[in-house]
Amino acid sequence: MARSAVLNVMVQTAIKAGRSLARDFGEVQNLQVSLKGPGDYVSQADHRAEKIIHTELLRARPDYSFLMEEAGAIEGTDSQHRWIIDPLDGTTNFLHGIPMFAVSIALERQGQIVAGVIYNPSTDELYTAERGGGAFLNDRRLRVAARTKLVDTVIGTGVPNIGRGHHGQYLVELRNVMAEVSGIRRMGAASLDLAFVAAGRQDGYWEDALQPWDMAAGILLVREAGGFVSDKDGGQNMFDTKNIVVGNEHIHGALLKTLKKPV
Ligand code: 2AM
Ligand code: CA
Repeated sequence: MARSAVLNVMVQTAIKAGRSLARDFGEVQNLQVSLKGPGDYVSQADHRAEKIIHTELLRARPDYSFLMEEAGAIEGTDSQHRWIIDPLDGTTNFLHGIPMFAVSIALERQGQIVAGVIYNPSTDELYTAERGGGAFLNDRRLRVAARTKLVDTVIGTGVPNIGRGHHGQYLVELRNVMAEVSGIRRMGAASLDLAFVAAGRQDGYWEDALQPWDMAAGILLVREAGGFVSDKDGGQNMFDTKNIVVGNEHIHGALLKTLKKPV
């Protein structure tokens, strides 16, 4: 697998930020038992990782624009290229000492995602994809699972929480899906949910109330692994609608239908 120069930069950057997160995660685990808790520390870890990513990518491509979870949008002189970055996806997991979090970096060219990297430092799993070049887990080529019937599938999702998402609507969706599948999983890190679909570990996934940086790299991974990606209306406006549904052609279609079944 030959990686392009820009993908190499993204990989090196994600690993560097991931190492920083992994060091901080050790301390977070210690802080669980302290009265103050690890809250402030986690926010510092998040910012440290984002700083590393910003510095590295700015050095490699000084003109590109940025969209980052913490710093927001930074316009470069090159508005055709934009990095979309989540320095710490799965923040709640990280905060609670659950080793399921990742760095997610995507590159958009003229509004199209052309490269994506997701790195989970706890498992040392590196997911990469380039448009037209396939999706990989470390050096292994990825393919979405081939199951065609919902009854055989494990489906990932994200459950809304206090202050986030549409709780009533979600309960309808969950009721519809759980009645038809062999298992539901809730991982707490959208980037890894999408990577798991690309890797064929879960057959599909849906979630609402997501931000572009939660999804950008994962969208490309799923597509390059042969999967289908859309919002709940079947359109390609995931960044605007903030929701996403993925799976192979059959499971994606079945999920879209099942999610919308009337009560
Ligand atoms: P985060 O960990 O970077 O916040 C969990 O269901 C998924 O939703 C995670 O990928 C999480 O990303 C994302 N998410 C987006 N907005 C969120 C919010 N306000 N609160 C919790 N999770 C959020
Ligand atoms: Ca996120």
